[in-house]
Amino acid sequence: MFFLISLHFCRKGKSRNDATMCDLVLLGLVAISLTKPPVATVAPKKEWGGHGSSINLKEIMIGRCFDYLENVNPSAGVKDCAKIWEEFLKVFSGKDPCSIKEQDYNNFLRLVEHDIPVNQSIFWSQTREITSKFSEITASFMPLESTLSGYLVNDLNWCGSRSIKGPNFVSCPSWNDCENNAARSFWRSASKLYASKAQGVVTVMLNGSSTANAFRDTSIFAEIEVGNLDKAKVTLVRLWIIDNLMGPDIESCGRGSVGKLELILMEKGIKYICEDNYRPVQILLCVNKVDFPTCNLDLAP
Ligand code: NFD
Repeated sequence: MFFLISLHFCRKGKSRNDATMCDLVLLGLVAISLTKPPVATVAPKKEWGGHGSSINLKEIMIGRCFDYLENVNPSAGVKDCAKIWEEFLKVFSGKDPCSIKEQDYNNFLRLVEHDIPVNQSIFWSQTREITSKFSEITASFMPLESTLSGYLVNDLNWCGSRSIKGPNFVSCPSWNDCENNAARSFWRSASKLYASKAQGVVTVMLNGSSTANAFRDTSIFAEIEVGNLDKAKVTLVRLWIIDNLMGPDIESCGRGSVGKLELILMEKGIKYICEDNYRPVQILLCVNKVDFPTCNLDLAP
């Protein structure tokens, strides 16, 4: 269009100088149109089955970092949020998203590391929501998701691609697409460090209604966390086996996969106690289900 309008005005030009000027402008336009590659209109290819990296990943993580250090847990100390983001990005930017190893996060984890208060480590498996709510409401626990490493990325998605720098916002391998995906390797690596730092009384919340074993062999809790508990630092493990309010009651202390966990702790020389349906957790589950039989709060004087 612009080209045609220019041509029209050139034709109207009277003097010789005008005409030469126009010729040069037109020549320039033609040259630009020939050298500039066409703008891509096709969306980037979806290589993987999972969602792409979270939109605004960088801004969210840097924002969370400042919030954590300023408001959530100032005792984590002074840290450089911009550097933390750079180290995180380095792990996966420009790389095959199925070749991210646990060790790749070492530098990042070193930058975000801080103390975990004694008696506040809490592990979970298939009880993510209730553990998170219970920790928040009691303010007595610091699960991995409340340490800086977990807080920065909890509920986010991320990966890279060999063909681009930065996060791949189009698609990422899902959890089971490949073993060494960015998210899975992160959680394995962060869980290992988190478990190795546990001190004093350690709490574990497992799902007593799970049909896939409360203590599942391939879970991160079973594969990574239990093995990395340091017997010299852990004085007691409290196991809480919590059934869904409507049941079924599949797993209990001393039996099935929970019994297997108890044996592992015994062999490691770590003391433990086990309680089925620890009442304070059950009461929290009951908050919006007061009519359930299990929720009979027995308020009679
Ligand atoms: P889980 P866990 N497919 O409930 N942690 O013992 C997909 F899509 O079985 C924290 O393995 O317990 N996602 C987080 C999966 C993540 C699949 C991992 C699967 N087949 C580990 N399996 C976190 N905050 O997100 C597992 N996942 C994902 C540490 C899914 O996001 C904690 O310190 C699910 O919610 C905790 O003590 C999550 O992994 C222990 O490891 C947990 O699966 C929990 O790992």
